[in-house]
Amino acid sequence: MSIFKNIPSIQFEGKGSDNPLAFKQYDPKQVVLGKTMEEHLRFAVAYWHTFNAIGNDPFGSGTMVREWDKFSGMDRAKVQVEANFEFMEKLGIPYYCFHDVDIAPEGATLQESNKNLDVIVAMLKEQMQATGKKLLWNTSNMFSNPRFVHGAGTAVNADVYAYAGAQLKKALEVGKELGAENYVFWGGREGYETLLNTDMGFELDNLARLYHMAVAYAKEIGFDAQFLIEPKPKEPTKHQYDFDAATAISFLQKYGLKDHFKLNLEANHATLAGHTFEHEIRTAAINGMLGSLDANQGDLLLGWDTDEFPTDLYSTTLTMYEVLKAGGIGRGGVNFDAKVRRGSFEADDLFLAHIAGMDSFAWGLKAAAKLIEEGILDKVVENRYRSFKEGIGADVVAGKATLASLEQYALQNHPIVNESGRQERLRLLLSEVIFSV
Ligand code: XUL
Ligand code: CO
Repeated sequence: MSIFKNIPSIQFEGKGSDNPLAFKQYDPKQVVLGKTMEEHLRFAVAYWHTFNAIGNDPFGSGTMVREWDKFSGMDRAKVQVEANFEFMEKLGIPYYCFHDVDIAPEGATLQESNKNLDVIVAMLKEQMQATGKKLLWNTSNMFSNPRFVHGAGTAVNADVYAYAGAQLKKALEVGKELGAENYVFWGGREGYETLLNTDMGFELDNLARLYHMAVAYAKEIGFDAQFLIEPKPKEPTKHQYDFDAATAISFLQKYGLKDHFKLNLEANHATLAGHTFEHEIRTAAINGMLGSLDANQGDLLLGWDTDEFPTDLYSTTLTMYEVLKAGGIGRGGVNFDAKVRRGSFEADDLFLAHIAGMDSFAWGLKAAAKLIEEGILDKVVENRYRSFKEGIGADVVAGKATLASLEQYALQNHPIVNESGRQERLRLLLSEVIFSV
């Protein structure tokens, strides 16, 4: 059964092409800095936005026109499995990601939910074997169901905490069954609305306890996925505990979890935290914590998580620059945690949006590779810190300096001469590189 009947398989046609259903930049087999684009980028489809989002907002109901709308319950879930693999195949996307509730409807009881999951997981496994498509990561949705109103791993009610543990256990088993390369923990409602009724320290201790249980259970069943925390500063709660990369790293360090986790960083979460995406990636990278990316972008005029497809070339270039400088994305990938706008309700918009994201990332990869090959920013940075290569600066780096030796130097060294950072020149250079590739 074909679900996207009118959509051909998407090919690379290059810059001259005016075919909207073709890649102009993303040429999967093109080698960039020793690896193919496909190997660098490891694109993934987000099941929830692509197959479950209906285009509703607080002011209106769904707008999306989808083949699977003719079905409901498990029948609908089965058609969505077919849709997922046809979609990945046609776009040449190797990976996908899902929450448990995205792939199979929740039942009235935990037993029923698990039974539904088993049926769909078996179908997914069969399709994966037939197509060679892989699971970049799975996760458990412990935030949508009303039982999680006050959190899951930070719940105030031990019965809810226990349910979350059971749901997580099943999700780890699903990940193992499907050979997931990563497992993501996004703290959906792990945060608070007001400190007036919240024991923050206790909630964080409990969250760490749940993560320790997850590490132990994964080990027990031989699930060797890389565990990832996905930081976000707010939404749905006013204050999310995994606020940003730095906060998540300090949490993992405090609770002895740092060796078991890395980070899944998301562009729109970074901007909500008041950071650029490249800041978050750099923060993770310098701490050895870069795991995977949720690729999207926000809207500067809107203060919430709009999850738009990434098309800002400055951002994709600087993102890929950070990734390349960090030595690549490893077992992670570039997951399009992005949804088409409410007005983009036709089925081909799903393809056009992914093409836009993939071409924008391929473009960014090429520009980043040029920045690196020509050492454009490396030269600037190296030159800026050159005073630490010799004399008193070299003493500081070697750990030989003391406050007394710094004083002795400073007393006889005047005047101090500083140099410009040349930021505006660098912004223009960046533009020149982006539009030259
Ligand atoms: C929410 C978000 C999630 C996670 C997975 O903002 O990004 O979809 O990626 O739970
Ligand atoms: Co995300």
